[in-house]
Amino acid sequence: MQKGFFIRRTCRICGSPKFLPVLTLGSMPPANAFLKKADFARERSFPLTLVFCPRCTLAQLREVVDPKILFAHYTYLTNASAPLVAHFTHYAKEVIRRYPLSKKDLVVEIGSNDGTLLLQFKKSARVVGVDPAKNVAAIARKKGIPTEVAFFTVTRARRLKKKYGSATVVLANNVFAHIDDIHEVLRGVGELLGERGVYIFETHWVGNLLGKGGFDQIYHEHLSYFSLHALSYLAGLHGMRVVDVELVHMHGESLRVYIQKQGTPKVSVAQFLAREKKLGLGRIGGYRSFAKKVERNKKELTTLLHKLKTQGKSIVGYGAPAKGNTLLNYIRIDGRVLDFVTDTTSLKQGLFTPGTHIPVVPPERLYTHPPHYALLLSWNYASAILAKEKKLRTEGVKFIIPVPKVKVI
Ligand code: JHZ
Repeated sequence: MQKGFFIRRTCRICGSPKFLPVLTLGSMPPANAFLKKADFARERSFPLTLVFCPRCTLAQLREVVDPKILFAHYTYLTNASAPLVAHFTHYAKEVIRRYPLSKKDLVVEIGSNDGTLLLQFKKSARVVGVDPAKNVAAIARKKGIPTEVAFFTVTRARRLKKKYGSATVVLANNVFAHIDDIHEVLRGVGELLGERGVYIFETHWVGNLLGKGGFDQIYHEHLSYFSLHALSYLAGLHGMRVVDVELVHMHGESLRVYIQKQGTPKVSVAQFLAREKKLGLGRIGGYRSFAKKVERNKKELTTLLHKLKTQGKSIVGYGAPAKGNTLLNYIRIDGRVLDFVTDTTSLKQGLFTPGTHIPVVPPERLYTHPPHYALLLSWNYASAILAKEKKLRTEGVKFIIPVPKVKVI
């Protein structure tokens, strides 16, 4: 790996050397690389290009940034977003309902972050997290969640099995799309899972990306943009199968996928595959129209922000999600447009947004310095945020939803 990234020449799932270009977003810093002023001059950027494999239908990034650069120190904390905590609480209940657990059972989470999800399993089973970010693993351990600071590999899976025994449930949320060698992950999961065990993960659904056009979900951490079609093919290569699937309303729309070594797929799987076929997710046409939607979105948002600034309106960013940094860098929105960006994550506050260098401040700043407009970068939580900020809105602050369609509320 040179200069912190390499270019993939073959498909991550099927190994085909043929890629079709979809979208080039230019050169961008990693989306979670919030930084101090002193580090502006040393900031690194990497190209960001989405391509499509016509053979197995996986949409993926051409560039693979060194995972140590992206994940060794992480600023994203699950428990900073109340709707996500609620989502994980329901999620754990649902898993326990389907797979009753006892203290003999082991639940392992890959990419366990601050331990928010595993905490929900702690009363029912033994739990272990695996996460490469030392700073975030330390937060999980403080909550009593044993967490190994590591990337998940076959060697790690063998070590975990030796230490704790086979796993009944392996979880991985918003992490499978982040790993270049997904074959290694599935081999590791295969080693760790008991014969009747289940691998359950959530990952953003490419059908949502194409249908709605929320292009800001594209950033270096997200190497793969999965359809169930591509995931089923991948599981099959490892002697496993998708036994169930649900579409969950998180990050737009995500797939919750259940994979097992044995077991009969529920009817939901065939139904979802048929839905994807109907949507044309396996054909390049949908990706080309998505690229056009992105251009339109960029034009609309640029025009609106330009108009508001010419009218002398003040605008701030609401939320500093990773995706917000794709948006800000691609549309070129910097400190001349946004006075500041608020965020509930303590680790982001006091730092500046990658590439655009806008200060990230605690949410209370909105109340002491109310703007005319708040650009809702965390649009995926729009309903919860709009309800929470009812008072601000009645006082006249307008919210701009930037993607997938520009709306002022
Ligand atoms: P949120 C993360 O992306 C990172 P991000 C990761 N790469 C991934 O794969 C995706 O999730 C799926 C703040 N906030 O969850 C907290 C407020 O300030 O949309 C967060 O910083 N006020 C693993 O970062 C951010 O917004 C609020 O009221 O795009 C939301 O980040 C709420 C609700 C959130 O994911």
